[in-house]
Amino acid sequence: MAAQTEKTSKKMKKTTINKIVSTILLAGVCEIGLVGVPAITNLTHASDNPKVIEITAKKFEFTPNEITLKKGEPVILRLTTTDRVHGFMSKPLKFDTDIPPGKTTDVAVTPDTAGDFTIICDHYCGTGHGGMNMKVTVVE
Ligand SMILES: [Cu+2]
Repeated sequence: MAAQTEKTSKKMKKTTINKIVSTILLAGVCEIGLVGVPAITNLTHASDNPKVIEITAKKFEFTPNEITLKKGEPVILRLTTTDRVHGFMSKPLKFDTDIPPGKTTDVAVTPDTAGDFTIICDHYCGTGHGGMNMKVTVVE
């Protein structure tokens, strides 16, 4: 009888552990599910959310200093500066903005012509200012 009780007790312990394990597993699955939801939402609305390209300005360069865009495809150029105010201008791409320090500046662009374009810093920032630019290639 004692042995039987011990057996039952062991079985119960095992069942409890199994329950805990499956709860942990379930929690894990739920977490993955939750993390997965925004990604799926993003995929569904990919066409509504323009691609974001982060560009950093500092004396006297933009990083990256070369990007490729697709004609007719809207993008957001997300601009920051690590030192001082810089300019960010392209006449053919139709934008002209400043990049003030301490904040993020978004420029929405939808190129309507294929070709090579240059974005320049048009806010005097020091001795190397004249050479501060980056290349944009717009492909069909
Ligand atoms: Cu400059």
